[in-house]
Amino acid sequence: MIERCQGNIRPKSGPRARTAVVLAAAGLLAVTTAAFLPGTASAGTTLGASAAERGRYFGTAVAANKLSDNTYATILNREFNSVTPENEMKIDATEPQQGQFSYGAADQIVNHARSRGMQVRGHTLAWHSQQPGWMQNMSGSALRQAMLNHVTQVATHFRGQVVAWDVVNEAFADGSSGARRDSNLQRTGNDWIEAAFRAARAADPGAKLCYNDYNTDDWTHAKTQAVYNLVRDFKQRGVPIDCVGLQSHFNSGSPYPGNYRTTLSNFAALGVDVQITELDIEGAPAATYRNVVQDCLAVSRCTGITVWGIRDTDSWRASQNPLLFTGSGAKKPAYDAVLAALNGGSTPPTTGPPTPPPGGGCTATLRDATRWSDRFNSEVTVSGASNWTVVVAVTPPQKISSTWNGTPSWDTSGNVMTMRSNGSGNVFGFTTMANGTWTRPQVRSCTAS
Ligand code: 9MR
Repeated sequence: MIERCQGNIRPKSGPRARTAVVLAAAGLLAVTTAAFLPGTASAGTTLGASAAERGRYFGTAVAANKLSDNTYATILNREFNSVTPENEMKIDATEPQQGQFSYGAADQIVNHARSRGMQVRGHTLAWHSQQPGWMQNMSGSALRQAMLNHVTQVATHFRGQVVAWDVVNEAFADGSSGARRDSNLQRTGNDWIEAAFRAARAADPGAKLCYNDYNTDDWTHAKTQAVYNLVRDFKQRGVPIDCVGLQSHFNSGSPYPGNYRTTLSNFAALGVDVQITELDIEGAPAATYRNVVQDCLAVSRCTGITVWGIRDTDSWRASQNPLLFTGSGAKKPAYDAVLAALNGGSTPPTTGPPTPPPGGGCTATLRDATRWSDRFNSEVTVSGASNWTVVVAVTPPQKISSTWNGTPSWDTSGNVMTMRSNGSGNVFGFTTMANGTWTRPQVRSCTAS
């Protein structure tokens, strides 16, 4: 697999900013040195700089026609170190007529970003939506060929400029089926996704190649499992894939799930980077934004977060006020919570109570322990309660074969274990027989009693 730095991330001005040291030697030589102040306690003061200090990027979707808006551009240039063109790299924008490519608006964003040291995420090469009319009317091998040509041409045009591509977007159906979404691309054959990834790799071997989707945040959802199985299959068969994008559009119908961190870490455990690619949260609750950032920071292969727009008025869901800046460009409480979380502080959000941990009353954190050829141990640390009940689930055909430091009981499937404290402390453990499946067990809830 091609490893590539998440690129071009450099801290901007702020308390840890570069210090210009001008040395004059013999009255002739002047050297300007950029240095970080060692041991400076103060943290970064912008999203991008603070994310960079944690080895990550913080990005936003950008619309080319807003770059001339002074408020918009000022916030963009100050706060972010990654951009994703919101619509300008989509198929209808880049190949409006078959074989006639149009890159003006996308190039404008790429140039704006790269000239200021920001990286670019490419979005998106193959998608059932926002297809130009000519493509909507195609099918079969002609469509497959046209899709592959599109991937090749566009990825070639931006070669070396795009750090990561959403090669394929939203290819799975919603609901409980776990099936592929029906589309003209899907009807060209089930292998259309891997064909697109292979074409992208050939065209730009240096770009990270991502699969990107929404409603793939809750680990228990069929769609999440379906994407997980696709990525696992690709890794096993050597189909080029480097990252998974979780769009993470959260709202009352599709809320931030308590097992989000589990989802991030389970994808990462497949050997891919995980990126939060289109984050917005209805009402922008500071506590939820903070949780998302902390979840990403807790997973080393969660390499960055992109919010889907700058000001609430820039959002595709403007009426939900889901972003970090008001329509007039002021920082919202969610902004403060994100910045504090990036800076590693536990500063509570400035409005609203913190979201209680899932299950209420305590927090249970699972870590991988010893692994053998046929089984593995997990350890769960409980905080916030001394009498607790933790529910853990394993993925069939896995089976829990032994436990310690708690009193277990089981549901009828045998896959869900309820562990109660038995006076042995706040860490319990268990052994899982893998039976060929190495998915990490999930903590479903932690309840104080
Ligand atoms: O934010 C984008 C909006 O301006 C477009 O009208 C819309 C058209 O499909 O696409 C929006 O972005 C979508 C992204 O490309 C893919 N995931 C869902 C996003 C929100 O709809």
